[in-house]
Amino acid sequence: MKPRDRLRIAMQKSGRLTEPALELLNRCGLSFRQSRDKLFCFGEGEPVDLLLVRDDDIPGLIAQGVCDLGIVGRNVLQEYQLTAGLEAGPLSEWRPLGFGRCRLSIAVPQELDYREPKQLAGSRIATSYPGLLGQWLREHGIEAGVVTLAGSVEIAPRLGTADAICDLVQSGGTLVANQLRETEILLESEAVLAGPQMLPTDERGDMIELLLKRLDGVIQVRESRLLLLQTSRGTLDAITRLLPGGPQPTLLPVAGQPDQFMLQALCAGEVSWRQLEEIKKAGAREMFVLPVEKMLA
Ligand code: PRT
Ligand code: ZN
Repeated sequence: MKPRDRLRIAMQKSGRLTEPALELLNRCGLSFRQSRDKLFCFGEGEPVDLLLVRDDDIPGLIAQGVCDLGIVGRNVLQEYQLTAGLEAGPLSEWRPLGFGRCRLSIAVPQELDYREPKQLAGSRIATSYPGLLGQWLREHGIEAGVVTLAGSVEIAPRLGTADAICDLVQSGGTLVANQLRETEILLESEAVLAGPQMLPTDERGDMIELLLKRLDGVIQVRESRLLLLQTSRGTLDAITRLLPGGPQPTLLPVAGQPDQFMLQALCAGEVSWRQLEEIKKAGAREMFVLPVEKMLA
């Protein structure tokens, strides 16, 4: 394989993960020129290019070294690792990315009186995830038939080709529409940054490290809020106790009012109305909750 001096990231060409993945990369300071065939996007600024492909191809492209990193569902990554042959290099989940959340679950017809996994023994289960399902069945000591389907798994029980299914669930709407009931969760999934287990030792490795640092900043910031409020010396302790988790707050004196402070606190998550109301009751005034734009620790 010819060495490359530019980093190549694989992501889904068109699907659920496309838009949030692009937005995340943009937030990390990466922008791309849209090419005409839309398969390859040249990166402007940083030496990072994009390859737009079907999500199922992403782990293989990384394992073969065609791409250095990929943004893909944990479900696809783990299925690949369980089913790809020995020639596939081991892959790592470098970061969970917080979007594309769903779960891989077993669902049975609503009318079935399901109580425990053992009841699945001897049944036929339709799935697009034979690797993950097979692993779960082995772990539970269940012998069942695995019917591998590329899509439309949810209609298999009605067609009589399977007794149960194992598929991705998000809202649960698809299951309800097909008179199915979720009974076991095999995997909690979300989009992840996937890569080889070892960083490349050339400039691409440095670029990956830089990207990971920016990514951590972006992910942390996405969940962070800056809380600003005014307080007097007497109520300071009570207010500090109510602050949602995060580092110690900063206090700034208010000009001309020796007893008054402006308090500034970085909160590690959403600050709810209820929390604000409690903090106000404890004596805070002039409260603001601000989103954080960028952060570099
Ligand atoms: O063309 P390509 O192969 O790239 O696309 P694809 O059709 O295989 O993938 P896509 O875009 O459907 O999903 C990409 C990834 O998004 C998946 O691998 C998951 O990691 C993640 N994801 C998150 C989901 C869902 N939520 C989801 N709800 N993938 C699929 N679904 C389907 C599910 O299969 C079922 O049919 O949506 C239905 C269930 O949704 P609810 O809301 O009715 O429960
Ligand atoms: Zn796919």
